[in-house]
Amino acid sequence: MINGSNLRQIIHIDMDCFYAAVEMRDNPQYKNRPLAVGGKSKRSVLCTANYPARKFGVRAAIPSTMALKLCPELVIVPPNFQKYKQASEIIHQVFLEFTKQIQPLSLDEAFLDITHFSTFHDVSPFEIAQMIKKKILDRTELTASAGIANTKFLAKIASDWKKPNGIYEIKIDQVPTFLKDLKVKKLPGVGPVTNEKMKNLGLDTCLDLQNYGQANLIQNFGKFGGRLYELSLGIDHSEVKSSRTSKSLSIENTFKENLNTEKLLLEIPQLVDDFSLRFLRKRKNRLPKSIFVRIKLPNHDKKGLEKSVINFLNLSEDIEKIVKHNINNETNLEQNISDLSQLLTPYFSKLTHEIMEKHQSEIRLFGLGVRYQNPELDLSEIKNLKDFDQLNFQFA
Ligand code: DCP
Ligand code: MG
Repeated sequence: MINGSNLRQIIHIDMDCFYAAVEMRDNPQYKNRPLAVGGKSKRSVLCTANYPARKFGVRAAIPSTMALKLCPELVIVPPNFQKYKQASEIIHQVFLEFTKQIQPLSLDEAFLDITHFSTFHDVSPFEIAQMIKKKILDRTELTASAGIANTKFLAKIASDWKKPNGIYEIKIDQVPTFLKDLKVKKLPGVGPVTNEKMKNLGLDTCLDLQNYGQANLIQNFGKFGGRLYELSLGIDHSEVKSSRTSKSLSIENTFKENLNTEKLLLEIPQLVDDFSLRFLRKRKNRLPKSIFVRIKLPNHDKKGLEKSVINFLNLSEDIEKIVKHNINNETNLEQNISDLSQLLTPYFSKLTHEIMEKHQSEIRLFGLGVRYQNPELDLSEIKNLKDFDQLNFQFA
């Protein structure tokens, strides 16, 4: 296998039980007892749980009531996003000491392309991962786990292998052996539905995918089948994209059951809140051009492939308000999330209504997000909103 990605060195860093770790750091009385972060009301779900709580089956996204049944002594504390954001910024500063090519995936997780640092300073990727972890620990008192590989998807899988507080490296000559037994459900894009379909075809590991062959995979999974074949061989050309180069920011959610319009619309405010948080903390120097919603309809054609539908709306007058939220970002994040969410929810709901009316189907996956303007535009260069007006943006 010879391709450009053979030369890359990528580290994926993921903090250990991040929100819970911050709470344990700041409240040492929680340290050795089962702890979760989330709401306590009947309808709340958990954001995460520490490792002692995980032994009871307590984990992110389960209802708090269920968690207390699994582990009656569980302590549940409410989230404190300001603190998590602060820790996240310190971590990001550490990353910048090694590379500019950083692609954050969330507050606690990022890809780093450390190829240049490694070559220039003649240090191994493993040593770099050790240095990063040490700096993070020294400055935040929090532990991280690292995965190292020549591709993003393998680095991400690897960071999970030695959790918590571990490093796992997949060297280039170990890739074929690693893939042989790797479960298909670990591959990016393989969710429960695709996994089920694969099981029915007898496909359990990457080796099974390799043997099944590219043509069969494309026949059964369309274009995605081609990508699956490449991934099963360890081929992934995607680069570590820093926020200045990516064109959009979005979140998506695959629902356990297919949802009709009514149920979907009930989910939207929470999803817009989640999106607003990501938007405000990640890309404060980028201007959105349009917003979109994306849905996946289940079992669209004879082969059982899903159809993906996207609906766009160009932002015009309200973009100024979004910029204000962006600039105010530092002062009160929670208030900004709520304001931005209120501003955006009607747009996202309208787009969703339109799309659901047209397609008259239940949906399996729902995503929403923004597309950005010219990647080089930087909000920090805009002194006030009058300057902003004078910039001649093209809102079609
Ligand atoms: N999070 C959330 N809701 C989820 C998943 C995660 O609010 N359904 C938040 C809380 C987590 C943080 O994001 O602390 C990071 O998510 P991770 O998936 O990395 O989980 P953790 O860091 O908590 O645990 P791990 O040690 O497995 O990485
Ligand atoms: Mg984590």
